[in-house]
Amino acid sequence: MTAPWDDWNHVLKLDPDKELPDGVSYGDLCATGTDAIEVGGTTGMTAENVSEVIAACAEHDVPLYQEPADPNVVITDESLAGYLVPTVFNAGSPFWITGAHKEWVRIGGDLDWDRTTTEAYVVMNPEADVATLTQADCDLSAEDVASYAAVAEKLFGQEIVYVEYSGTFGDPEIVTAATEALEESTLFYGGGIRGYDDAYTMAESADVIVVGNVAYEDGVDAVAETVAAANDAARV
Ligand code: 1GP
Repeated sequence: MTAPWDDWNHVLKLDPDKELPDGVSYGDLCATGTDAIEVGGTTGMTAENVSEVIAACAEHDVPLYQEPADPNVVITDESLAGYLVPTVFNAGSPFWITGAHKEWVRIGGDLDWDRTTTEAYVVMNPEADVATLTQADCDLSAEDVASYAAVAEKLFGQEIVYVEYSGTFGDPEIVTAATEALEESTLFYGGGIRGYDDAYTMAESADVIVVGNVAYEDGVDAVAETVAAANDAARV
């Protein structure tokens, strides 16, 4: 059975805790050609700000997923294609591996399992909020990251492995090692992609590139360039 992300090259991540710059709308961002939008962030999530972003994107024709980092802020909305739930494989605190998920089930009860998939994160930028929050051990070699990827796929059945450098551009050799360690699962890369060249480099190493900050700091055209690069790299 194929999963939607098997066919993706590019994902745009929208952080409800951030304001879009002047002149940029959610509609414009949805029209960049990105394959999917993930709505989520590490800090500052509220039911209100997450719902607002989901509502603004739901009018547009792009698959929309919530990435709930906090079990208290999971939105039930028919316009969502599903939930992509992080589990941080190199977290120092087990709360971010299975504990938050247990809380979600306890609070939420009857969850929409058919539309819920985990993403096996390996967090690589020690300066990022997600690394601090999860107490991640980011001091990892390419071999370490590739091994986490293999464990995620082969032992834990993860369909998505996410090498996360949020806020900084990562090491393409490490990303390539992770991708090569996978047989069927999809390798997401996110972090520091700001334009065509960055995007192309990482799209050659990963199956799917994820961009976030570029939308808030550089605007719609820059996001569209990253989409073009992801699609160009996939064609080669
Ligand atoms: C964040 O991986 C994404 O979760 C994208 O990172 O914001 O650095 O593009 P950037």
